[in-house]
Amino acid sequence: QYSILKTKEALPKLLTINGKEYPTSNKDTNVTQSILNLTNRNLHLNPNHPIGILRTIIETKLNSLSPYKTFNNFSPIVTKWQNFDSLGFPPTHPGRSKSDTYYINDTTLLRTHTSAHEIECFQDINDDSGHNWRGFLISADVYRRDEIDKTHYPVLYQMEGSHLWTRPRETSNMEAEIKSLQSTLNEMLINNKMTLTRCQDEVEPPTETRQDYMTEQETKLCEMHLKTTLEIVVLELCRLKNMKDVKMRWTNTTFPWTQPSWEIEIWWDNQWLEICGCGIIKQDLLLKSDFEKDSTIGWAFGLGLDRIAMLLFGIPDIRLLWSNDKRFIGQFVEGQINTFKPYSKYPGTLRDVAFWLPDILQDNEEIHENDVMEIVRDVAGDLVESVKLTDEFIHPKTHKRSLCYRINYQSMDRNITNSEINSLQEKVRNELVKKYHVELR
Ligand code: FA5
Ligand code: MG
Repeated sequence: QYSILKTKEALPKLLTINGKEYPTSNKDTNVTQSILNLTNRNLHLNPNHPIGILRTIIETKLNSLSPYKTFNNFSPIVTKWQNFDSLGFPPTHPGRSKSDTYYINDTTLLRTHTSAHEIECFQDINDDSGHNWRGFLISADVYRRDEIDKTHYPVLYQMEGSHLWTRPRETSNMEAEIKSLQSTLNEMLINNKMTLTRCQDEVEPPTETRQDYMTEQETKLCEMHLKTTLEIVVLELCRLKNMKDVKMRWTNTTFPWTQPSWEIEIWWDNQWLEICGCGIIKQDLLLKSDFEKDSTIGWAFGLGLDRIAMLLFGIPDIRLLWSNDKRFIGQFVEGQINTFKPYSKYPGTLRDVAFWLPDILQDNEEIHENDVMEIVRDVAGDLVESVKLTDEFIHPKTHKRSLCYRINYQSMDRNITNSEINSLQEKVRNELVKKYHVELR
Protein backbone atom coordinates (compact mmCIF):
# COMPACT_ATOMS: atom_id res chain seq x y z
CA GLN A 1 0.00 0.00 0.00
CA TYR A 2 2.88 2.36 0.73
CA SER A 3 5.97 2.83 -1.33
CA ILE A 4 9.16 1.61 0.29
CA LEU A 5 10.78 4.15 2.57
CA LYS A 6 13.55 2.51 4.51
CA THR A 7 16.45 4.85 4.97
CA LYS A 8 17.16 8.49 4.22
CA GLU A 9 19.42 7.37 1.36
CA ALA A 10 16.65 5.32 -0.21
CA LEU A 11 14.14 8.18 0.02
CA PRO A 12 12.04 8.10 -3.17
CA LYS A 13 11.17 11.34 -4.97
CA LEU A 14 7.49 10.64 -4.42
CA LEU A 15 5.82 8.96 -1.49
CA THR A 16 2.53 7.19 -2.26
CA ILE A 17 0.25 7.08 0.76
CA ASN A 18 -3.29 5.72 0.42
CA GLY A 19 -3.12 6.19 -3.33
CA LYS A 20 -1.99 9.81 -3.15
CA GLU A 21 1.47 10.98 -4.13
CA TYR A 22 3.51 13.39 -2.04
CA PRO A 23 6.86 14.83 -3.09
CA THR A 24 9.61 14.25 -0.53
CA SER A 25 12.73 16.19 0.34
CA ASN A 26 15.90 15.09 2.06
CA LYS A 27 15.75 18.23 4.17
CA ASP A 28 12.19 17.83 5.50
CA THR A 29 10.99 14.23 5.20
CA ASN A 30 11.42 12.40 8.50
CA VAL A 31 8.43 10.03 8.50
CA THR A 32 9.42 6.37 8.35
CA GLN A 33 7.78 3.33 6.82
CA SER A 34 7.05 1.81 10.24
CA ILE A 35 5.15 4.95 11.24
CA LEU A 36 3.25 5.04 7.93
CA ASN A 37 2.26 1.42 8.52
CA LEU A 38 0.40 2.53 11.67
CA THR A 39 -1.75 5.05 9.79
CA ASN A 40 -4.32 2.50 8.68
CA ARG A 41 -4.90 0.68 11.98
CA ASN A 42 -7.95 2.80 13.00
CA LEU A 43 -8.18 1.39 16.53
CA HIS A 44 -10.83 4.03 17.29
CA LEU A 45 -13.17 2.43 14.74
CA ASN A 46 -12.82 -1.09 16.15
CA PRO A 47 -15.91 -1.61 18.35
CA ASN A 48 -14.20 -4.34 20.40
CA HIS A 49 -10.92 -2.54 21.05
CA PRO A 50 -10.39 -0.49 24.24
CA ILE A 51 -9.83 2.69 22.19
CA GLY A 52 -12.98 2.06 20.12
CA ILE A 53 -15.01 1.12 23.20
CA LEU A 54 -13.93 4.29 24.99
CA ARG A 55 -14.58 6.46 21.93
CA THR A 56 -18.11 5.06 21.64
CA ILE A 57 -18.87 5.53 25.35
CA ILE A 58 -17.81 9.19 25.30
CA GLU A 59 -19.52 9.92 21.97
CA THR A 60 -22.76 8.36 23.21
CA LYS A 61 -22.70 10.32 26.47
CA LEU A 62 -22.01 13.65 24.75
CA ASN A 63 -24.68 13.05 22.12
CA SER A 64 -27.19 12.41 24.90
CA LEU A 65 -26.55 16.02 25.99
CA SER A 66 -26.61 17.80 22.60
CA PRO A 67 -26.52 16.84 18.92
CA TYR A 68 -22.85 16.78 17.85
CA LYS A 69 -21.87 15.89 14.30
CA THR A 70 -19.15 13.22 14.39
CA PHE A 71 -16.12 12.99 12.12
CA ASN A 72 -14.10 9.81 12.61
CA ASN A 73 -12.52 9.23 9.20
CA PHE A 74 -10.14 12.11 8.58
CA SER A 75 -6.84 11.20 6.91
CA PRO A 76 -3.88 11.72 9.27
CA ILE A 77 -2.06 13.64 6.56
CA VAL A 78 -2.66 17.37 6.92
CA THR A 79 -0.97 20.57 5.90
CA LYS A 80 1.33 22.57 8.13
CA TRP A 81 -1.29 25.29 7.82
CA GLN A 82 -4.06 23.03 9.20
CA ASN A 83 -1.96 21.70 12.07
CA PHE A 84 -0.19 24.91 13.13
CA ASP A 85 -0.66 28.20 11.22
CA SER A 86 -4.47 28.27 11.12
CA LEU A 87 -4.57 27.77 14.88
CA GLY A 88 -2.19 30.64 15.53
CA PHE A 89 0.94 28.68 16.52
CA PRO A 90 3.87 31.13 16.36
CA PRO A 91 6.56 30.31 13.73
CA THR A 92 9.02 29.39 16.51
CA HIS A 93 6.72 27.05 18.49
CA PRO A 94 8.69 23.90 19.52
CA GLY A 95 5.85 21.62 18.43
CA ARG A 96 6.69 22.51 14.83
CA SER A 97 10.23 21.15 15.02
CA LYS A 98 11.32 18.07 13.09
CA SER A 99 12.31 16.46 16.36
CA ASP A 100 8.67 16.52 17.55
CA THR A 101 6.65 16.13 14.35
CA TYR A 102 6.63 13.66 11.46
CA TYR A 103 6.93 15.60 8.21
CA ILE A 104 6.14 14.14 4.79
CA ASN A 105 7.61 17.26 3.21
CA ASP A 106 7.94 20.96 3.97
CA THR A 107 4.19 21.64 3.78
CA THR A 108 2.66 18.27 4.67
CA LEU A 109 2.82 16.29 7.94
CA LEU A 110 1.12 13.70 10.11
CA ARG A 111 -1.25 15.66 12.37
CA THR A 112 0.00 16.10 15.93
CA HIS A 113 -3.50 16.77 17.31
CA THR A 114 -7.13 16.58 16.23
CA SER A 115 -7.39 20.38 16.46
CA ALA A 116 -5.91 20.36 12.93
CA HIS A 117 -9.47 19.63 11.71
CA GLU A 118 -11.35 22.28 13.69
CA ILE A 119 -11.74 24.73 10.81
CA GLU A 120 -13.04 22.18 8.29
CA CYS A 121 -15.53 20.88 10.87
CA PHE A 122 -16.76 24.37 11.69
CA GLN A 123 -17.19 25.02 7.96
CA ASP A 124 -19.02 21.75 7.54
CA ILE A 125 -21.57 22.30 10.31
CA ASN A 126 -21.96 25.90 9.19
CA ASP A 127 -22.94 24.66 5.69
CA ASP A 128 -25.05 21.81 7.04
CA SER A 129 -27.76 24.25 8.14
CA GLY A 130 -30.61 21.78 7.65
CA HIS A 131 -29.43 20.09 10.82
CA ASN A 132 -29.40 21.72 14.21
CA TRP A 133 -25.88 20.58 15.06
CA ARG A 134 -24.66 22.28 18.23
CA GLY A 135 -21.06 21.32 17.52
CA PHE A 136 -18.85 18.46 16.43
CA LEU A 137 -16.81 15.52 17.71
CA ILE A 138 -13.67 14.24 15.97
CA SER A 139 -11.79 11.05 16.89
CA ALA A 140 -8.50 10.21 15.25
CA ASP A 141 -4.95 8.98 15.57
CA VAL A 142 -2.32 11.69 16.08
CA TYR A 143 1.44 11.38 15.68
CA ARG A 144 4.23 12.72 17.87
CA ARG A 145 7.90 11.81 17.64
CA ASP A 146 8.79 10.18 20.90
CA GLU A 147 10.55 7.21 22.48
CA ILE A 148 8.76 3.86 22.75
CA ASP A 149 8.26 2.46 26.23
CA LYS A 150 5.46 1.43 28.60
CA THR A 151 3.77 4.84 28.48
CA HIS A 152 5.01 6.38 25.24
CA TYR A 153 4.14 5.50 21.70
CA PRO A 154 4.54 7.61 18.56
CA VAL A 155 0.79 7.39 17.92
CA LEU A 156 -2.03 8.28 20.26
CA TYR A 157 -5.76 8.77 19.87
CA GLN A 158 -7.55 12.01 20.61
CA MET A 159 -11.16 13.07 20.69
CA GLU A 160 -11.88 16.69 19.87
CA GLY A 161 -15.19 18.35 20.67
CA SER A 162 -16.72 21.74 20.16
CA HIS A 163 -19.99 23.49 21.04
CA LEU A 164 -21.20 26.74 19.47
CA TRP A 165 -23.90 29.33 20.13
CA THR A 166 -25.31 31.71 17.54
CA ARG A 167 -26.02 35.15 18.94
CA PRO A 168 -28.57 36.02 20.11
CA ARG A 169 -30.87 33.16 19.13
CA GLU A 170 -28.96 30.46 21.01
CA THR A 171 -27.03 32.49 23.60
CA SER A 172 -30.33 33.60 25.14
CA ASN A 173 -30.86 30.01 26.18
CA MET A 174 -27.43 29.34 27.70
CA GLU A 175 -28.45 29.65 31.32
CA ALA A 176 -31.26 27.11 30.90
CA GLU A 177 -28.90 24.71 29.12
CA ILE A 178 -26.38 24.92 31.93
CA LYS A 179 -29.08 24.30 34.55
CA SER A 180 -30.10 21.19 32.64
CA LEU A 181 -26.48 19.95 32.46
CA GLN A 182 -26.03 20.57 36.18
CA SER A 183 -29.09 18.53 37.04
CA THR A 184 -27.86 15.71 34.78
CA LEU A 185 -24.57 15.78 36.70
CA ASN A 186 -26.30 15.83 40.09
CA GLU A 187 -28.55 12.92 39.10
CA MET A 188 -25.50 10.89 38.10
CA LEU A 189 -23.95 11.56 41.51
CA ILE A 190 -27.10 10.67 43.45
CA ASN A 191 -28.17 7.65 41.39
CA ASN A 192 -24.72 6.09 41.55
CA LYS A 193 -23.86 7.20 45.09
CA MET A 194 -20.80 9.03 43.79
CA THR A 195 -18.99 12.14 44.96
CA LEU A 196 -17.08 14.65 42.85
CA THR A 197 -14.35 16.71 44.50
CA ARG A 198 -12.93 19.64 42.56
CA CYS A 199 -9.42 20.27 43.86
CA GLN A 200 -7.35 23.41 43.63
CA ASP A 201 -3.88 23.50 42.09
CA GLU A 202 -1.25 24.66 44.62
CA VAL A 203 0.40 27.07 42.21
CA GLU A 204 -2.32 28.09 39.85
CA PRO A 205 -1.11 29.81 36.64
CA PRO A 206 -2.92 33.13 36.09
CA THR A 207 -6.33 33.11 34.39
CA GLU A 208 -6.30 34.49 30.85
CA THR A 209 -8.47 37.56 30.34
CA ARG A 210 -11.72 37.17 28.44
CA GLN A 211 -11.86 37.98 24.72
CA ASP A 212 -13.02 41.49 23.87
CA TYR A 213 -15.87 40.35 21.64
CA MET A 214 -17.51 38.36 24.45
CA THR A 215 -19.20 39.80 27.52
CA GLU A 216 -18.14 38.76 31.00
CA GLN A 217 -21.48 36.99 31.40
CA GLU A 218 -21.07 35.06 28.11
CA THR A 219 -17.52 34.05 29.04
CA LYS A 220 -18.67 32.76 32.43
CA LEU A 221 -21.59 30.83 30.94
CA CYS A 222 -19.41 29.32 28.21
CA GLU A 223 -16.89 28.21 30.85
CA MET A 224 -19.62 26.66 33.01
CA HIS A 225 -21.14 24.83 30.06
CA LEU A 226 -17.74 23.47 28.99
CA LYS A 227 -16.72 22.40 32.49
CA THR A 228 -20.04 20.78 33.36
CA THR A 229 -20.09 18.88 30.06
CA LEU A 230 -16.60 17.48 30.61
CA GLU A 231 -17.31 16.68 34.27
CA ILE A 232 -20.26 14.59 33.07
CA VAL A 233 -17.89 12.69 30.76
CA VAL A 234 -15.41 12.10 33.60
CA LEU A 235 -18.23 10.92 35.88
CA GLU A 236 -19.57 8.56 33.22
CA LEU A 237 -16.17 6.89 32.85
CA CYS A 238 -15.73 6.61 36.63
CA ARG A 239 -19.26 5.23 36.96
CA LEU A 240 -18.53 2.46 34.45
CA LYS A 241 -15.33 1.69 36.38
CA ASN A 242 -17.32 1.61 39.64
CA MET A 243 -15.28 4.43 41.17
CA LYS A 244 -17.26 6.18 43.88
CA ASP A 245 -15.17 9.16 44.95
CA VAL A 246 -13.87 11.13 42.02
CA LYS A 247 -11.17 13.76 42.49
CA MET A 248 -10.31 16.12 39.67
CA ARG A 249 -9.00 19.61 39.11
CA TRP A 250 -9.16 22.35 36.53
CA THR A 251 -5.88 24.15 35.87
CA ASN A 252 -5.35 27.32 33.88
CA THR A 253 -3.20 26.97 30.80
CA THR A 254 -2.84 28.47 27.33
CA PHE A 255 -3.43 27.28 23.76
CA PRO A 256 -2.87 29.54 20.76
CA TRP A 257 -6.51 29.29 19.60
CA THR A 258 -8.46 29.40 22.88
CA GLN A 259 -8.86 32.06 25.55
CA PRO A 260 -9.27 31.40 28.43
CA SER A 261 -7.90 27.82 28.44
CA TRP A 262 -7.85 24.96 30.92
CA GLU A 263 -6.56 21.45 31.51
CA ILE A 264 -8.32 18.62 33.31
CA GLU A 265 -6.41 16.37 35.63
CA ILE A 266 -7.85 13.42 37.50
CA TRP A 267 -6.46 11.86 40.68
CA TRP A 268 -5.54 8.26 39.93
CA ASP A 269 -3.16 5.91 41.72
CA ASN A 270 -1.91 8.73 43.92
CA GLN A 271 -1.01 11.12 41.17
CA TRP A 272 -2.55 13.76 38.94
CA LEU A 273 -3.05 12.65 35.40
CA GLU A 274 -3.66 15.18 32.63
CA ILE A 275 -6.39 13.95 30.30
CA CYS A 276 -7.68 16.98 28.43
CA GLY A 277 -6.92 20.47 27.15
CA CYS A 278 -9.75 22.91 26.39
CA GLY A 279 -10.91 26.50 26.24
CA ILE A 280 -13.12 29.16 24.75
CA ILE A 281 -12.53 29.41 21.01
CA LYS A 282 -10.83 32.57 19.83
CA GLN A 283 -12.95 34.61 17.45
CA ASP A 284 -10.09 34.61 14.92
CA LEU A 285 -10.54 30.86 14.35
CA LEU A 286 -14.31 31.28 13.89
CA LEU A 287 -13.70 34.03 11.32
CA LYS A 288 -11.30 31.72 9.43
CA SER A 289 -14.15 29.15 9.47
CA ASP A 290 -16.45 31.62 7.67
CA PHE A 291 -18.66 32.59 10.62
CA GLU A 292 -19.73 36.22 10.50
CA LYS A 293 -18.00 38.66 12.79
CA ASP A 294 -19.45 38.63 16.34
CA SER A 295 -22.10 36.08 15.31
CA THR A 296 -20.84 33.06 17.23
CA ILE A 297 -19.23 31.99 20.51
CA GLY A 298 -18.17 28.52 21.69
CA TRP A 299 -15.81 26.12 23.39
CA ALA A 300 -13.49 23.28 22.27
CA PHE A 301 -11.67 20.44 23.98
CA GLY A 302 -9.12 17.75 23.08
CA LEU A 303 -9.15 14.56 25.13
CA GLY A 304 -6.40 11.92 25.11
CA LEU A 305 -7.98 8.46 24.80
CA ASP A 306 -4.93 6.19 25.32
CA ARG A 307 -4.13 7.12 28.92
CA ILE A 308 -7.76 6.86 29.93
CA ALA A 309 -8.05 3.49 28.18
CA MET A 310 -4.96 2.19 30.00
CA LEU A 311 -6.42 3.19 33.36
CA LEU A 312 -9.97 2.01 32.76
CA PHE A 313 -9.00 -1.32 31.23
CA GLY A 314 -5.94 -1.87 33.47
CA ILE A 315 -3.56 -2.07 30.51
CA PRO A 316 0.02 -1.88 31.86
CA ASP A 317 1.85 -1.16 28.63
CA ILE A 318 0.69 1.24 25.89
CA ARG A 319 2.19 -1.10 23.26
CA LEU A 320 -0.49 -3.66 24.08
CA LEU A 321 -3.05 -1.29 22.52
CA TRP A 322 -1.33 -1.97 19.19
CA SER A 323 -1.12 -5.72 19.65
CA ASN A 324 -2.84 -8.03 17.19
CA ASP A 325 -2.53 -10.95 19.64
CA LYS A 326 -5.89 -12.65 20.09
CA ARG A 327 -5.11 -13.04 23.79
CA PHE A 328 -5.23 -9.24 23.96
CA ILE A 329 -7.99 -8.30 21.49
CA GLY A 330 -10.13 -11.24 22.58
CA GLN A 331 -10.56 -9.79 26.06
CA PHE A 332 -12.65 -6.74 25.14
CA VAL A 333 -16.31 -6.39 24.23
CA GLU A 334 -18.34 -3.44 22.94
CA GLY A 335 -19.76 -1.24 25.72
CA GLN A 336 -17.88 -3.00 28.54
CA ILE A 337 -14.89 -1.94 30.58
CA ASN A 338 -13.26 -5.31 31.25
CA THR A 339 -10.07 -5.37 33.29
CA PHE A 340 -7.20 -6.69 31.21
CA LYS A 341 -5.87 -10.10 32.28
CA PRO A 342 -2.13 -10.33 31.58
CA TYR A 343 -1.03 -13.25 29.49
CA SER A 344 2.32 -14.85 28.93
CA LYS A 345 4.53 -14.03 26.01
CA TYR A 346 5.86 -17.59 26.23
CA PRO A 347 3.94 -20.11 24.14
CA GLY A 348 1.57 -22.48 25.89
CA THR A 349 1.45 -26.26 25.62
CA LEU A 350 -1.92 -28.01 25.31
CA ARG A 351 -2.58 -31.39 26.99
CA ASP A 352 -5.86 -33.27 27.00
CA VAL A 353 -7.19 -35.40 29.79
CA ALA A 354 -10.19 -37.65 28.96
CA PHE A 355 -12.07 -39.91 31.34
CA TRP A 356 -15.25 -41.93 31.96
CA LEU A 357 -17.29 -40.70 34.88
CA PRO A 358 -18.00 -43.32 37.58
CA ASP A 359 -21.59 -44.53 37.83
CA ILE A 360 -22.43 -42.45 40.87
CA LEU A 361 -21.53 -39.30 38.91
CA GLN A 362 -23.58 -40.11 35.84
CA ASP A 363 -26.58 -37.91 36.55
CA ASN A 364 -26.90 -35.49 39.39
CA GLU A 365 -23.48 -35.23 40.94
CA GLU A 366 -21.54 -33.49 38.19
CA ILE A 367 -17.88 -32.71 38.08
CA HIS A 368 -17.89 -29.01 37.52
CA GLU A 369 -15.32 -27.43 35.27
CA ASN A 370 -14.17 -25.47 38.31
CA ASP A 371 -13.43 -28.72 40.16
CA VAL A 372 -11.12 -29.83 37.40
CA MET A 373 -9.66 -26.34 37.34
CA GLU A 374 -8.99 -26.55 41.06
CA ILE A 375 -7.18 -29.85 40.75
CA VAL A 376 -5.03 -28.48 37.97
CA ARG A 377 -4.34 -25.29 39.93
CA ASP A 378 -3.38 -27.36 42.94
CA VAL A 379 -0.93 -29.37 40.90
CA ALA A 380 0.43 -26.79 38.49
CA GLY A 381 -0.11 -23.44 40.23
CA ASP A 382 0.64 -20.45 38.01
CA LEU A 383 1.89 -22.70 35.24
CA VAL A 384 -1.65 -23.26 34.08
CA GLU A 385 -3.24 -20.69 31.81
CA SER A 386 -6.65 -22.28 31.18
CA VAL A 387 -8.73 -25.43 31.51
CA LYS A 388 -11.57 -26.00 29.06
CA LEU A 389 -14.09 -28.76 28.46
CA THR A 390 -13.56 -29.75 24.83
CA ASP A 391 -15.57 -32.95 24.43
CA GLU A 392 -18.44 -34.74 26.11
CA PHE A 393 -20.40 -37.80 25.00
CA ILE A 394 -22.42 -40.74 26.26
CA HIS A 395 -21.51 -44.28 25.21
CA PRO A 396 -24.54 -45.75 23.37
CA LYS A 397 -24.23 -49.20 24.98
CA THR A 398 -22.78 -48.65 28.48
CA HIS A 399 -24.44 -45.23 28.91
CA LYS A 400 -21.25 -44.07 30.55
CA ARG A 401 -20.40 -40.41 30.16
CA SER A 402 -17.02 -39.29 28.88
CA LEU A 403 -15.48 -35.87 29.39
CA CYS A 404 -12.38 -34.40 27.86
CA TYR A 405 -10.62 -31.35 29.26
CA ARG A 406 -7.90 -29.39 27.50
CA ILE A 407 -5.26 -27.82 29.74
CA ASN A 408 -3.02 -25.00 28.55
CA TYR A 409 0.28 -25.06 30.47
CA GLN A 410 1.95 -21.69 30.17
CA SER A 411 4.33 -19.62 32.25
CA MET A 412 4.29 -15.81 32.43
CA ASP A 413 8.06 -15.63 32.60
CA ARG A 414 9.78 -18.76 31.28
CA ASN A 415 9.54 -21.75 28.99
CA ILE A 416 8.32 -24.92 30.69
CA THR A 417 10.09 -28.12 29.64
CA ASN A 418 8.20 -31.07 28.23
CA SER A 419 9.24 -33.39 31.04
CA GLU A 420 7.99 -30.85 33.56
CA ILE A 421 4.63 -30.71 31.79
CA ASN A 422 4.49 -34.52 31.56
CA SER A 423 4.98 -34.87 35.28
CA LEU A 424 2.35 -32.18 36.04
CA GLN A 425 -0.10 -33.86 33.68
CA GLU A 426 0.54 -37.23 35.34
CA LYS A 427 -0.23 -35.71 38.74
CA VAL A 428 -3.44 -34.14 37.42
CA ARG A 429 -4.58 -37.52 36.09
CA ASN A 430 -3.80 -39.23 39.40
CA GLU A 431 -5.63 -36.57 41.38
CA LEU A 432 -8.75 -36.93 39.20
CA VAL A 433 -8.81 -40.66 39.91
CA LYS A 434 -8.17 -40.18 43.61
CA LYS A 435 -10.75 -37.42 44.11
CA TYR A 436 -13.51 -38.34 41.66
CA HIS A 437 -12.83 -42.03 40.94
CA VAL A 438 -12.88 -41.43 37.21
CA GLU A 439 -11.69 -44.04 34.75
CA LEU A 440 -8.95 -42.50 32.61
CA ARG A 441 -9.07 -43.12 28.86
C1 FA5 B 1 -3.72 19.28 22.49
O1 FA5 B 1 -3.35 18.39 21.76
C2 FA5 B 1 -4.78 20.30 22.10
N1 FA5 B 1 -5.07 20.09 20.70
C3 FA5 B 1 -6.02 20.12 22.98
C4 FA5 B 1 -7.05 21.19 22.79
C5 FA5 B 1 -8.13 21.01 21.92
C6 FA5 B 1 -6.96 22.40 23.47
C7 FA5 B 1 -9.08 22.01 21.74
C8 FA5 B 1 -7.90 23.39 23.31
C9 FA5 B 1 -8.97 23.20 22.43
P1 FA5 B 1 -2.20 18.40 24.44
O2 FA5 B 1 -0.97 18.32 23.67
O3 FA5 B 1 -2.09 18.82 25.86
O4 FA5 B 1 -3.24 19.41 23.78
O5 FA5 B 1 -2.90 17.00 24.39
C10 FA5 B 1 -4.24 16.80 24.81
C11 FA5 B 1 -4.35 15.50 25.57
O6 FA5 B 1 -3.82 14.44 24.79
C12 FA5 B 1 -3.52 15.47 26.86
O7 FA5 B 1 -4.23 16.03 27.93
C13 FA5 B 1 -3.29 14.00 27.04
O8 FA5 B 1 -4.41 13.38 27.63
C14 FA5 B 1 -3.17 13.50 25.63
N2 FA5 B 1 -1.74 13.37 25.30
C15 FA5 B 1 -0.92 14.31 24.81
N3 FA5 B 1 0.32 13.81 24.63
C16 FA5 B 1 0.28 12.52 25.03
C17 FA5 B 1 1.24 11.45 25.09
N4 FA5 B 1 2.52 11.61 24.71
N5 FA5 B 1 0.84 10.26 25.56
C18 FA5 B 1 -0.45 10.07 25.94
N6 FA5 B 1 -1.39 11.03 25.91
C19 FA5 B 1 -1.03 12.24 25.45
MG1 MG C 1 -1.10 19.37 27.56
